[in-house]
Amino acid sequence: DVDPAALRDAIHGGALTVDLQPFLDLRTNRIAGAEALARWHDPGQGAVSPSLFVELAETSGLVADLTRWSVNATFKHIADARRLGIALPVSINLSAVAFVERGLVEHLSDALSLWDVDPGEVTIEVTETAIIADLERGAHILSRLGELGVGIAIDDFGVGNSSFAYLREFPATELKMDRSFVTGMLSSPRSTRLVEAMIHFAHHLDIRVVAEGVEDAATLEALRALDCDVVQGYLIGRPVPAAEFIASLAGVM
Ligand code: G
Ligand code: G
Ligand code: NA
Ligand code: MN
Repeated sequence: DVDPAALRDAIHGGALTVDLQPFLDLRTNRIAGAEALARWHDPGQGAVSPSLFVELAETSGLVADLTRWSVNATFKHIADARRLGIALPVSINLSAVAFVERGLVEHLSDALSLWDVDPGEVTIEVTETAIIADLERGAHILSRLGELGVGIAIDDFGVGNSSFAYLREFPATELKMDRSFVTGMLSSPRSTRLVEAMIHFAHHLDIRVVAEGVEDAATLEALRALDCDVVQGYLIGRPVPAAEFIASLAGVM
């Protein structure tokens, strides 16, 4: 069983790692960066699911610790990549609780300086649910993140309690179309048109679109034809340990 004490030890004792999963830019046909995904390998339990330990962190006061760990570990990988001459834009996930955590923006700002990371190479992924949970605070944090110069992606777009209204106020730079729209988008004309409409809608607001969960070439080509900007999914690459990811980039770039 995993408990808060075990999670605290994992965070501070080096049992967490970062996997990176590539983004393919459909305009350049090149890998344009990666999403950082935290992993916990417990000696007794094996791999602990991220949704499980993120929730555990949220309910046991360890969210700030987890966020700090994720940001620092990811920035360290960016610094490693830079030493190999590789620019590595990354997206980092923040849970709903992490998003409104006091000190988040300051910590992010400090970590950017510490690791000498260009804010333009960092995107924060946050779900609609997280923003809506506390609309006023959500808007405030988003605007401060915008001032910091990091990108803001709305993760799992389209499956939460979406409201078009908040897109008027919030400076999102990227919309991640939820996997559920992408998987099976070719199964009916209506599914395809829904994806097309979401892409047009985002582009009208100068927001770029990332399609999640692309698993086959036909879907990728359909997304390209519909003017989608970026794709992510098992077809492009599964999440792999960061060092392995960077080594593979060193081979192709
Ligand atoms: O590949 P996968 O099973 O890792 O991801 C499961 C979920 O865990 C995703 O929804 C992802 O957003 C979330 N997740 C992965 N790493 C982190 C992290 O460092 N912090 C937070 N808050 N969520 C994460
Ligand atoms: O909630 P978020 O979108 O951050 O979740 C990322 C999760 O999606 C991770 O668990 C990752 O492993 C998973 N994932 C990434 N690409 C694919 C894919 O092509 N198919 C499926 N089924 N899952 C994917
Ligand atoms: Na994500
Ligand atoms: Mn998502």
